[in-house]
Amino acid sequence: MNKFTEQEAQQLIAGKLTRYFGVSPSEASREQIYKAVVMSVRDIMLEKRQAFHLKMKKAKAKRVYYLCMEFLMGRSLKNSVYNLGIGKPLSKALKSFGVTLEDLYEEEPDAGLGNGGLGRLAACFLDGLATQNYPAMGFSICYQYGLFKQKIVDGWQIELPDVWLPGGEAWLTQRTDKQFIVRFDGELEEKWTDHGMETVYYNAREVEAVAYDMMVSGADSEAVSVLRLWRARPVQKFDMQLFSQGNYAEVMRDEGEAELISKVLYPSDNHSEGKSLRLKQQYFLVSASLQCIVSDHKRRYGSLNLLPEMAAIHINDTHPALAVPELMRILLDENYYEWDTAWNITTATLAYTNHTVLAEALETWAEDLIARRLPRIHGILKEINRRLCDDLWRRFPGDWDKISRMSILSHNTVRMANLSIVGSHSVNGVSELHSEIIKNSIFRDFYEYTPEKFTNVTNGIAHRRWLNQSNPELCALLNDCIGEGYAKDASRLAEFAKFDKDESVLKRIGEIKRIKKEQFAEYAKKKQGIAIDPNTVFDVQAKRMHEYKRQLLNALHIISCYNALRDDPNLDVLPKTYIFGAKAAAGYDMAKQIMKLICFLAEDIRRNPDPRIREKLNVVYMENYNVTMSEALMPASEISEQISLAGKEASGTGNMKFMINGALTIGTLDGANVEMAERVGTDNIFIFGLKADEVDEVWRNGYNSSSYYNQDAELRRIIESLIVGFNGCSFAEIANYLLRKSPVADPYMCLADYESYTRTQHKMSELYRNDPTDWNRKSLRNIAAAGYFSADRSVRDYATRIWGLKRLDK
Ligand code: 26Q
Repeated sequence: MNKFTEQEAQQLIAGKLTRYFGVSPSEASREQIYKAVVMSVRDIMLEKRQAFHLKMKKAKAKRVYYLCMEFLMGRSLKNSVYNLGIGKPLSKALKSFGVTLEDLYEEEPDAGLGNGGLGRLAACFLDGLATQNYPAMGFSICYQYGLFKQKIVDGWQIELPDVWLPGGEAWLTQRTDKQFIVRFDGELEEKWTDHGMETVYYNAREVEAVAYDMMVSGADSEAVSVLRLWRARPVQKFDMQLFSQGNYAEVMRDEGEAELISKVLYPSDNHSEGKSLRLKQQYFLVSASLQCIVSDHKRRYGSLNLLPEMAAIHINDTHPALAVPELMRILLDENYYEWDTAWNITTATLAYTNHTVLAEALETWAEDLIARRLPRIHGILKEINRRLCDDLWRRFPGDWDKISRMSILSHNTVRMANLSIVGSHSVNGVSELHSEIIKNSIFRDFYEYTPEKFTNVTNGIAHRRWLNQSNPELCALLNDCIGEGYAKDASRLAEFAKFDKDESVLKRIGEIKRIKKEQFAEYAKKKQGIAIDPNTVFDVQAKRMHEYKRQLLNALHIISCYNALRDDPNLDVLPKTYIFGAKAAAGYDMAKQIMKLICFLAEDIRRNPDPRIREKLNVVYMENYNVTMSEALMPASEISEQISLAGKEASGTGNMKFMINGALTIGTLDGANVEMAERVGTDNIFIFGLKADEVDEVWRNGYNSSSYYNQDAELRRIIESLIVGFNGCSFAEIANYLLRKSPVADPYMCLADYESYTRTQHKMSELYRNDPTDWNRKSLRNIAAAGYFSADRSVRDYATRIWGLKRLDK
């Protein structure tokens, strides 16, 4: 049963209500109906998955296993209903129960098992893979608490625990048949056995990994991707000896320690901290997943000789890089392969994607920590490193500096990127620019060593989620103009470009944007009690709060607009609402300061006694930005802020979500913005600022903020305003930060790009006021050019260039 009729849906749901809650549909609460519906949808997916699984087995199809510490899934019900094509019968069935499908969607908590871009990309890939019938599984951790809930009190971020499981559990199927033991600590001994010299590992602390599966159905396809989430629990054998000796506390402590591993997601984004618990999480994910993959493979094929032919295992950023030594451990210790054979199997199976060039995000671990927590893995790492250095010595004799830079172990640190590159057959960046940068800078030595490993796959988004499901109004127009084919083949959005002279289509684009703005204004009112005027232009920056993303640059421009209006409240300017949505890592002070500035600036404007100012300038900081909010926000946005310092944003994916909903981008030539500009044409995107190579040059010659300050009266006035402050609070510290000199100068050079940014902002305002039809035309061209940035295309690129994966329908 892949689908159901209205009557079947009714029966199915009523059955669940009786069996699980002992209520009839008329007695059931909304929450109970929600759960009954989820169970019914899950049943359909389980059956669909089973059928696909059978097909996979028969075809002996190669599979991809995507290892990632984060999967930012958001809500599942709407997506599943859309992808399974069961919206109509389900809506009708629910009518008789007195609820709407929309009501039920609101019952679902976001599965926020990720920080931002990297985690959301993983979630988008599961959708793209299933829709195109690729055999795929994701592996991650079943965090009891996902990314914190954000409250903002007096401009300051407060982090609250994200309790998602009571409502989110309904999507998880516990797999009691999939349990593995993961070992930490303990000691090693070398012993002679029947297999020769063997390493015996004893006195280890054991933790059990239990699988919980979440399914992602493809859209109008046969496949279902499975996301397997591991939960940690103490091994069932209770230490009776300790217990009977009265050491209750010790017994209980061991139990708690095991569960701690899957307790909470680390909330830092693009920043690595060497915490022991994080290391345990990473190894826990890697070990459980590889044991699972290997045991499945052996059940099917007997030995591991064919692993690279049948399995592609992806290391998503360096977080699961311990997959390299762990796969080696399984091959050597548990399957008695010789080192060279084991190494060939490992490197042919693994592939690695880099997601950032920021130095603080490049993962390293203290070697003694790894030696203590993972003694066997440490032994294998030393051997990998020894052989690597031997080979490097042969290739680059005498070049000690190079060899030392490329080694995996050095000065009590383990370099996870070096490990990932050496242990994989493929290394890629996530946009063309980023892939070039890694070859020329951070991984240059490795590019010279093994150039054939390096490639690019530009990121993409689940366009069905951000276009079809979030913006049905725009889809109605698209369907009228080009039919519905773009849902499964996003490249067909290009056909929309033909309508760029059709006045009635351009007009409808404007009307649809207006409707989405009204809907978002209502959402903001309901969520946060904030008034937003849909007659103003919505200029949006929604992404993690980070210095390199330069929310501060945006704030500087707003301050300048505010100053102009304070000077002359009658100024004839385009009325705008600047909307921000961003969480900051809990310990990231500068990010929190910038957040506070924006909130205080917003409040200052709101409290300005002059309504002429308030009507023309509004700043809104949306609390707790998450996937669900972004689904409401993207379609309502007119201006998309993608203003990172060129060279720092690996790709960006929010940029693509705005674009496909017809927002016009103001952005630097960074990450995927470069490819967006190439595709949409430079007339239809607003590019400003230094280019990546210019950034390097300015920085090399010594970035001097005061030269910009001295030349620009407007900038001086902004800095002055920061010092005077907003809403009774001075932001002199930020003023200082912007003006600091080398060697502590602002690494993201806000002032260097300010003039160009503000000029471009004005250019956009002029266009919006003087030629709204042309604005809509540019909007149309953005929608038409966004097809390339679908996750469907992205995973196809991975499948052909990296994984050697075939669609099961071909
Ligand atoms: C590492 C070690 C310890 C604790 C945390 C971390 C950690 C966690 C998350 C390090 C980095 C991240 C996330 C990085 C990330 O989201 N990168 C983004 O990836 C997107 C998808 O490729 C890109 O579009 C963005 O440009 C990139 O910033």
